[in-house]
Amino acid sequence: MRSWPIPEVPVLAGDGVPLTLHDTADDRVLPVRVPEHGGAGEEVGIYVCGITPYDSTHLGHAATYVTFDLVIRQLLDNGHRVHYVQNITDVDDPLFERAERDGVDWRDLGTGQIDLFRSDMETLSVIPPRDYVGAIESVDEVIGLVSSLLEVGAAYRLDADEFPDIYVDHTFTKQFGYESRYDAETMATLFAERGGDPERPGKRHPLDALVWRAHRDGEPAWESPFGPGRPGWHVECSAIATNRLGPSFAIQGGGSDLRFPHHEFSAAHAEAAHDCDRMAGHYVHTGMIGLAGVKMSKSLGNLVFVSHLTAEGHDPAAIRLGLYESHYREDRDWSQDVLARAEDRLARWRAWATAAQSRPASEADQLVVEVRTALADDLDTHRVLDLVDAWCEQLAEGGDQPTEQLTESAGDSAGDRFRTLCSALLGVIL
Ligand code: 5CA
Ligand code: ZN
Repeated sequence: MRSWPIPEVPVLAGDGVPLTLHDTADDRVLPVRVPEHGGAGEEVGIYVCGITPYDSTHLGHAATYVTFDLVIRQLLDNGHRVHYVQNITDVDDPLFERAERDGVDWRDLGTGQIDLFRSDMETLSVIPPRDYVGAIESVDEVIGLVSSLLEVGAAYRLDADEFPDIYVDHTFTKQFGYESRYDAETMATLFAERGGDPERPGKRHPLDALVWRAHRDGEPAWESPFGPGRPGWHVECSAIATNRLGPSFAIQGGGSDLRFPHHEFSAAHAEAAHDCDRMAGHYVHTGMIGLAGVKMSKSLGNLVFVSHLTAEGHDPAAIRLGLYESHYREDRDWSQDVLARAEDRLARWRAWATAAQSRPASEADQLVVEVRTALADDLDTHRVLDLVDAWCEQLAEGGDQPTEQLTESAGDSAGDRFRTLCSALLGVIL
């Protein structure tokens, strides 16, 4: 699938600070595990779960993708090459339901929504995935993975039912549950709430997850060695991720609503088929963006759209700064006030970038180190905003006389360095 254009990511002089991130499985902030041989130049694999394109993408989605964009920007600043993969769940029940309600073809619905998502991502200067892969285009990959799961004995076919769906026995991998760290009761509740089918007759365990859904009337189907049907959800992400990044890679990401069952099963399927202990080094989850305390969600319709904000004249850089006010792992509200504060801050930063044109680059050195350090500490964007605000104030106190140093290296001022910092590490264009 076509991705979207790559924004300009300037190189910031000096050394990056190695990135640490919170890992849900270990419930700790840990250094990102770079490949075996380590060091600069090695590729770091990152998979972020993509959208289900049945309704317009909203600011909640945008916040999640902006967070992983920050992760990628810090990895690039650390000198790594990044292999970024993202899926699109373009075959799923919500698409069929919405398409039927609106009298449109589910494929056309998906295509239109994917276009809107691309344009929102481009507007926000989000670095695109190298591989942007739809579920439809990866059906063969899912068939391959389901075949492996059947071969190793992790998957089984239901025979007590008119539909011979294929499920995976969740007890096959002994480590099942390590990713979310939920107890059995919480897993059972979330499984039922988030698309699972604990009551389905014929399953070995209520918690077993569907990997291949046999054809039903009115649903799309693909031929497979186990009969016509379509992929389950979790297995889609396992197949797309591991076929491009290998069975084990650095980061699996998404919103906190994917912690269970989606990421637990995606990992378990990959680990069962590839006989490995752990699919991702880090499982990183973003908090939910809400409006007036209620999670923004397509099903509730309490949405703010990036495209509406920009059509009203709001600057994408201000949207980013608004999202940076709170930590990415917190559930947090979006509001007019957040946006107004961000716009005010953006105006101040821009004014100071201009004022700092007459100051030597060295006057931004300490800021660069401190911002790098704050971002490397599990993306502490709130601290970054404080640091930059304080720097601007200090600059105001110091007057604006040009110095000798600036005359020596014309064109490389504290203002330039500040702009490069904001663009490279924060995706904020001043
Ligand atoms: N296609 C699946 C993942 S394979 C999916 O969850 N699609 S989605 O369109 O529902 O969500 C896309 C991403 O946005 C997910 O990572 C989800 O966790 C995140 N997300 C959804 N709502 C919010 C919200 N209100 N705030 C922050 N992130 C959100
Ligand atoms: Zn996913």
